[in-house]
Amino acid sequence: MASTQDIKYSFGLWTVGWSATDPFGPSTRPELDPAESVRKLADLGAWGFTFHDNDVFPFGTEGADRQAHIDSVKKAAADTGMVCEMVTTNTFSHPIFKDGAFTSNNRGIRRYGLRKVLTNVDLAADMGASTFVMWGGREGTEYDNSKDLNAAHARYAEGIDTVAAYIKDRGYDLRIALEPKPNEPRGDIFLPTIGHAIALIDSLDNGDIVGVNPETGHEQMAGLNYTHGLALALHLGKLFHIDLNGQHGPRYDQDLVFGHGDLLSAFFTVDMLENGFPNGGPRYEGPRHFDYKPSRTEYLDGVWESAKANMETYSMLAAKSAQYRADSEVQEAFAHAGLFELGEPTLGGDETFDSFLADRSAYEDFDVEGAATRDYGLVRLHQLALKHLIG
Ligand code: 3MF
Ligand code: MG
Ligand code: MG
Ligand code: MG
Repeated sequence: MASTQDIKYSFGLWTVGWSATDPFGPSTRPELDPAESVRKLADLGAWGFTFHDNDVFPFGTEGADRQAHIDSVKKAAADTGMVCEMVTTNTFSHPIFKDGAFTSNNRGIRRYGLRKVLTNVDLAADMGASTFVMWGGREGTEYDNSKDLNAAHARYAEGIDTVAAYIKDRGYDLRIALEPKPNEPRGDIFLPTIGHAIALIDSLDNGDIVGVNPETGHEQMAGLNYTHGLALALHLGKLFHIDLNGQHGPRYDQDLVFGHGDLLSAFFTVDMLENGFPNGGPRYEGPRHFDYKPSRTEYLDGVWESAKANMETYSMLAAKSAQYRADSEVQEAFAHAGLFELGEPTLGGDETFDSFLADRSAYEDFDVEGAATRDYGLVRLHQLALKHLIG
């Protein structure tokens, strides 16, 4: 179990940098200098940072001007020791991408979008990032007849596969992480959930370096369980990165501070990430990355307070979950509930169909009525978690 001081926290520069423009009103805060944000996050105890190309330089900036913006962030990173662990591309803000980048009906826009992404892959490698996130925010529709939906998925796969092939061709030490989201800003976004994304990844030629970057709120907007989604991605070796934040169920993308939405769910997310599965198994080794928004009510003090709150909440939950796992009553309740029994394969290693079918204890002589009256003690177990969390 890692001590909470060792936890590698990282932030998107667009999180603290959001000046709080929303569909109903203009900014309530000034723009921040991204290099200053890197320094400020370092002061608060963060380990790393991430950014979209256009968080650092405006859309269309080229040459020396672009490099000057990049160098200013690089200098802040060098001065503070902050690690640039992930880079991502903005293929959603400029009006050219209003009908998508990789899935736009317009082939010229698709080629332009792909070039923008490849240029940004070069930048990610230059920054020393290990993950390249792709969130296709405008890849989708409002109207189901606005695209050939089969062709759209084919073009999406083609685009992702091309980026993965490019990474290999250039020998970059980068992996792609697709970020699912069900809706907003499009009425329906393609690859709406972790499961959809992994299914498409499975069809790619270069899918070995493509995984997922699930966001707490995005899964919860779809009414799904974030911790379960992370577990499936871990099980399949596809959990390459995470976006932690807070959300209250299916509604607009709230991007609250981590733990400020569904706190119990956040507890179990942290418990799984920090303490692993009860029977062992794959672990997530990447940074604890926050993708949240300081609420529009806050001014600059509130921006930094909210950044701190993400790390503080995660650390508190990590400490609580360590105590929860170390509690012998919890371990006994795990055993009583059968959690360790679930770690045993259902079939024996040397079992054949014939020996299984001949095993009368598995069926003919199995005490069905007795098994049906088993009490799993799951409510008591959950109450123990609650006692550790708020007791
Ligand atoms: C939108 C998001 C995005 C992605 C980012 C890639 C603007 O809901 O979550 O943030 O996280 O584009 O990391
Ligand atoms: Mg989001
Ligand atoms: Mg969100
Ligand atoms: Mg995100």
